[in-house]
Amino acid sequence: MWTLALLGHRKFSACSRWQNFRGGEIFRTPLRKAGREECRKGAVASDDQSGSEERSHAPRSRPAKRAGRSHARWRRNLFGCVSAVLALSLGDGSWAATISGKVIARGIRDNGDAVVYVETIPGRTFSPPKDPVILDQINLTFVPHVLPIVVGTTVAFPNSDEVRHNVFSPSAARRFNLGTYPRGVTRTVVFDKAGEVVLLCNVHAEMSAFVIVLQNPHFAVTAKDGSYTINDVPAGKYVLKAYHERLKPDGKEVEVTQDKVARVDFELRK
Ligand SMILES: [Cu+2]
Repeated sequence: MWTLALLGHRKFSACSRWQNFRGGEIFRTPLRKAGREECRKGAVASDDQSGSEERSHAPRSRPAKRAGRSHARWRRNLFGCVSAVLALSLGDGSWAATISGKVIARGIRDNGDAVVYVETIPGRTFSPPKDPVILDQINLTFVPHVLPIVVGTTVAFPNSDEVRHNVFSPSAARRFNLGTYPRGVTRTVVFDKAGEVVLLCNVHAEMSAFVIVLQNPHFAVTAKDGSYTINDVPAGKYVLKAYHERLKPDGKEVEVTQDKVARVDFELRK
C-alpha cells in the first residue's frame, strides 16, 4: 500500500511527515486530518509553483496547454494524497476511533465520577506518563476525587491546605502511608499494579479518593450528567467497563471500527 502511495505521490515530501507517525497509536485520528490538510496545502502549493513556472517558461500564446499541464499536476497530487490517505487507513489494519456514551448512577446524587475504561488491549503494554499526575488536597478534599491512571504512573500528592494532611491506603493493589505533612510539601507514590486504590487521610476522616490503576490509557471519567468520551481507541473488540465507587461495576462488549463513534451506555446500581 505504501509502495502505491510512494509511486502515486509525486510530491511525497509534503506528506512524508505523517508517514513517520504511522506507528503512533494515540494521535492517529488527528494526524490523519492534519495529513489531509498537509496534503491539500502541498497540492495547492505545488499548483502555485507549477503555475509560476509555466508562466515564466511557456509561450503566452498557449494558455490552453498551460492549463492542461497544471491540471495534470493537480491530478497527480490529488492521486498522491488519496493514495497516502488510503495507505494510512488500510496499511496496518488498525485505526483509532471514539467510544462515547452515558452512565446513569442509580441512587447517587449525580452521574459524575464514574470511570469508563477499555478493560484490556491484548498483547500491548503502555508506558506511563513521564511526569507525575497530580492529586491535590484542597479545602479538606482530594482533587480529583477519582483518578484513573495507567499502571506504572507516579502520582504526586501536594498539600495545598493550611492544615496538615496524611495520605494512606489500605488497598491490596497499593498499600502505603505517606505520613502527615504540611502545606507546600509534595509526596509521591508509584502505582505499579492494576486495581482500585482507596485513599484516606488519618487526620480528616471525611476525606477519601480513588485511584483506579488500569492496563491502558483508554479511559474517561464521567461528567455530572454521566457523559463520557474516550478518543483514539485502536480498532478491535473489547470489554468496556464502568466503575463507580459506590455501585456494582458493569462490563459490555464493544467493537471499535474506523471512523465510527461506538455508543455505549451503562446503568449502574447498588
Ligand atoms: Cu487531611
